[in-house]
Amino acid sequence: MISGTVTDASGRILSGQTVSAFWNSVRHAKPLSMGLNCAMGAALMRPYAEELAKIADTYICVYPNAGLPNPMSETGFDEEPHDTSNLLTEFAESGFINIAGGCCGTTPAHIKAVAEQIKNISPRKIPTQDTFTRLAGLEPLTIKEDTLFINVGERTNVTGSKAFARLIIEEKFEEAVSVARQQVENGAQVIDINMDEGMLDSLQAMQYFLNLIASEPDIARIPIMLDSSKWDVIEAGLKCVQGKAIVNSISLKEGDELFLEHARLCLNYGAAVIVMAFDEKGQADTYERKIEICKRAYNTLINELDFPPEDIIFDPNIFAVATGIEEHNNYAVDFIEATKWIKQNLPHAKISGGVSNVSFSFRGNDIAREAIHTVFLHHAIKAGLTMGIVNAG
Ligand code: THG
Repeated sequence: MISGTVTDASGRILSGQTVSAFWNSVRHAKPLSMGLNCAMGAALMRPYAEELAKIADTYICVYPNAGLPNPMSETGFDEEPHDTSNLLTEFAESGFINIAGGCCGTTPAHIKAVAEQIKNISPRKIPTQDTFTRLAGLEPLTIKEDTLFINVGERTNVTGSKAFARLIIEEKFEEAVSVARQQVENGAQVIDINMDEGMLDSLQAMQYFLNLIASEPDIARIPIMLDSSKWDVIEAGLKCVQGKAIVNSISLKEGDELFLEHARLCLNYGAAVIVMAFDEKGQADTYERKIEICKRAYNTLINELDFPPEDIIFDPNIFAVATGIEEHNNYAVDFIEATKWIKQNLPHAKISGGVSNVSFSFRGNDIAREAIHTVFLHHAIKAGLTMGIVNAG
């Protein structure tokens, strides 16, 4: 049983999450019940109980205080047993709750009044939910079928930005945090964080940076994408993030066993995953290889782990075009075609890619790169690309 406490009229739990973000972050634990307790009493809890009751596909348990704490009253709380039971009866009649009780200030007489008054009311029916991808920072991010393209900020990546790498290596953390903030201000709805740099203790840097941004509400409101080629860095990151994050990435590179082990941990931590089109033979570069690997990964995750398909995000590899090597010229088209195939053939799976990769041959020529990204995104989004790691600005 999981219960949260909305401590003031902000509608958030103490660690800053809205109740929807909180539910998205703990749902993977498949709790017997989700709910609210303590806090400001039932009357002020009502909108949050209603919000949870709509979205949580499990039982709802509410056990409020006997009203707002009142230090001037003899018992510390103002509600009499019939006050609390009237309020909870209204919750029950509104279909908000399956389980009721009392927290601070309630007495055996309160519980007795509640039990007697609600015993004949039918319990709430658990609502069925659409299969949407439901991520969270301090606030929820829901990806539906008709949700517009999602920008994942790429600049908080030591391998993708010389400026960010310099700030982290020189331990100028305040400025490094401002890079994350700029990504959000520029429209990033998720930020990708990568600390894979030879001169860094990347595990420690990941932990330190995540803990810093966790206390910046304007950044922490969006979900985090944990980007590392080292599993221990990703797992350390998963232990820091409050919300429902995206792991970037897992793959079949070293076979089924390690792939499933990592996927199982993602399930336990409650994270969505980026699955790279990569297997024992290498990275998929053609359309056929991309769809072959994505199909195998999808079936493996669903059949072996019952992995929620809406939490699988495929990355069919965006490689650089116009490198001078003939075989590279169709890379962008192959990505777009694979995107279309995944969208049509792997139900509820999402698609992502590192967009700036495509224009690597034009490094230093930002005008050309931006033009290429624009055309690429125009076609890729039409084909079904859900999100992209981009320079949000
Ligand atoms: N798929 C997944 N994750 C990824 C990638 C991917 N993570 C990393 C990368 N690819 C996506 N991120 C970037 C970030 C920056 C750039 C490219 C991809 C980039 N940077 C400029 C450059 O190198 O020229 C910046 C130069 C600078 O400012 O220092 O192009 O494909 N799942």
